[in-house]
Amino acid sequence: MATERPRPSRHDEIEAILQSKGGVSETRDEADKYTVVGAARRRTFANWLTPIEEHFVCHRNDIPDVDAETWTVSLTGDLSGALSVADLRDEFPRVAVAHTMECAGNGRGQHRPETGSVQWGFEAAATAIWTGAPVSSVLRTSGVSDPNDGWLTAIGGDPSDGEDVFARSIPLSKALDDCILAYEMNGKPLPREHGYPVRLIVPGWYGVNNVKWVEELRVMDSMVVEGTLDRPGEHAFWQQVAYRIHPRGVEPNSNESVETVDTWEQLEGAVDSPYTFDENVKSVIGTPDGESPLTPRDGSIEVRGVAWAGDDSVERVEISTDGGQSWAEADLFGPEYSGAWRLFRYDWRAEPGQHVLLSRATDERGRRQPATISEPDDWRDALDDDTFPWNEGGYAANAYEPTGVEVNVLDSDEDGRIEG
Ligand SMILES: Nc1nc2c(c(=O)[nH]1)N[C@H]1C(S)=C(S)[C@@H](COP(=O)(O)O)O[C@H]1N2
Ligand SMILES: [Mo]
Repeated sequence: MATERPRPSRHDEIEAILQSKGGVSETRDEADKYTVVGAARRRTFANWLTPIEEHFVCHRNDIPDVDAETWTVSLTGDLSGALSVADLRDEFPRVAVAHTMECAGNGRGQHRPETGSVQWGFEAAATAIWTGAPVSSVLRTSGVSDPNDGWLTAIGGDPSDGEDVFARSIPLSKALDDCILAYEMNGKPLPREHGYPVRLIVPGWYGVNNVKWVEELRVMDSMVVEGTLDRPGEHAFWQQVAYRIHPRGVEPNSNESVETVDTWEQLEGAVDSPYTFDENVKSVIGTPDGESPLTPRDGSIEVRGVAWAGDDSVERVEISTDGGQSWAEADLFGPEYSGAWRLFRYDWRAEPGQHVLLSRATDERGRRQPATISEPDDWRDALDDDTFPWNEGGYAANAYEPTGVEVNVLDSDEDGRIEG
């Protein structure tokens, strides 16, 4: 098992990140399980591109000390050889992908009762442009170019204080489609805390799949299960135990493969204890941010934010300005890349007074964000009641009510900030 012992190095690391990134703040993690900082302001979600300094950070172990000159990515299983960072840059096409990274624990802090671990609200989501080599080009050099129901396992070089290895598996179908081995973020060298010198980017999939500090890539017939790696330690904790969605007291069974990697389909019943793979449909209002009173300009206020849906595209975003009693459709605008969020905006004819603003998104398959998180024992029945199933790990939550924002609108002759 991974240990839960508090570590002073955790706090030094968080301090160093806060020093270098002005747009994030620390997040509550009483068990001291993770190094975690999240977007400091709701305004981060009023923009399509997240600056590095506002991009959340989340990882379990200390950041490894890296010498990029000597770092190698070993290619194992059905692959062979090893690549240096220079090889990745020089021998493969240089591409960029947009990726909305969301920690699978984003929204955990909205579960009642609390589930423990990191108490994220909505601040663990961000969109960056990642530059690197296509996984498909790398795998081709070992003759792997067909998914054949295989799996790619990426292993992080972060030192563990327990016995566990940070290994995560994704299906080859996704790996060969749009994943990259990234060495730059938003056009800059990859920062240490984001995976320097090389990380896997899995567009539209929960953060945990995007392994940082990659030191081994392995192709096998199955996802990682206990005993499948050529190294000591616990191999499958991060794939088969942690980051599984299940009710209280359940020990998830280990699988070699699953029928669908769509997280929502798994939740609907396709897989016993769903894996956190592609991100569930979700939205966040970035502005107004509720931090100061507003005065409408020409009678209206622009409500702006972002909405995403993992491998699926966002079909629709609705806005409520009366706490969910009535809804109006927002306009989607701006860049449209698969695996990255869309901007939305809505011109609100605002009346003076207090209002609760909510946004709710629907994906291209008609799946809409539920209103709230359910009671602990509802499990899959929750979905029939427009609620998201409370689960022991607090994963994949996408309810819209807890993410809403309360705003105070002033008469235009009162003093207040001009917005609009
Ligand atoms: N090697 C390694 N990779 C990791 C992790 C980790 O602990 N070790 N944490 C994962 C989790 S849980 C998340 S949410 C993302 C966060 O990526 P970021 O810090 O760049 O935002 O990294 C993922 N990759
Ligand atoms: Mo995460």
